[in-house]
Amino acid sequence: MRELIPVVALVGLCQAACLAEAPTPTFKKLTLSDKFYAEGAYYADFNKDGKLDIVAGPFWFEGPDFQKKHEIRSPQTFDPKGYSDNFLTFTGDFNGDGWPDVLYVPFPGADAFWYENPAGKDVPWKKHLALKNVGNESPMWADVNGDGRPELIYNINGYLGYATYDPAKPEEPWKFHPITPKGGYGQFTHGIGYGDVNGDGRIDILESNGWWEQPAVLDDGKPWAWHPFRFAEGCPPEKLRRGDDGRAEQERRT
Ligand SMILES: [Ca+2]
Ligand SMILES: [Ca+2]
Ligand SMILES: [Ca+2]
Ligand SMILES: [Ca+2]
Repeated sequence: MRELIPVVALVGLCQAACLAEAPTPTFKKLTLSDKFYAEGAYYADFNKDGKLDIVAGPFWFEGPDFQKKHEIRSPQTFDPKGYSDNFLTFTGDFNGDGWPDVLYVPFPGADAFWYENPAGKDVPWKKHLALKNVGNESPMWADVNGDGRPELIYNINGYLGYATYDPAKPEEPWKFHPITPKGGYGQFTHGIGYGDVNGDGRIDILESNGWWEQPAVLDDGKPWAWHPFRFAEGCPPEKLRRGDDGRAEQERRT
């Protein structure tokens, strides 16, 4: 115990010093394109050179300066006063070959496809069906089941849930796992949140008026426990982040 006190004090001093010297972040604006291809963008190291790259619409842009672009799928521009066919974009290694691939989340209710990284070759990427009829305006991307791979959180056929992919079966569509009874979830439902609300280490899923508690053992098709809570007045929570105390805190899109 006599040795513990100085160590704790040292940690406290370090935390205070680090906070005092934390630099103010600065930002530089880079314009990738002056055309409207997509609402969604994301990142990964697509050429495995150790530098993160950006995917935005049909192209990926090489980091760290993002000046050189490569085509993933045929470019199609849209009217900026309307919508594109690509609301969100996410990345992951969906076929397990070590090269990050791209999931295009479509206009709400349409089919979602993933594109296979051609392992460093500068050729169009192979298109695969991921999921049919992806409902919700803002599907989310998180490791819901804790297996180390992300899942897409969205709704379909009146159920809210998440979809998993199997890298060993890349030609097969992804699998949807409902977490709710059948409800009023539709093509344009707004707002999904996720985070560990009760601090048990398992991701829970939120709506504006309550949250679904992930059980200790996942029983596919069995609804999670529902906890009513009015998180917001007319503006659903987008997601949670882990606070300093390890518990989830609410973040909102403004
Ligand atoms: Ca790179
Ligand atoms: Ca891959
Ligand atoms: Ca997972
Ligand atoms: Ca939890």
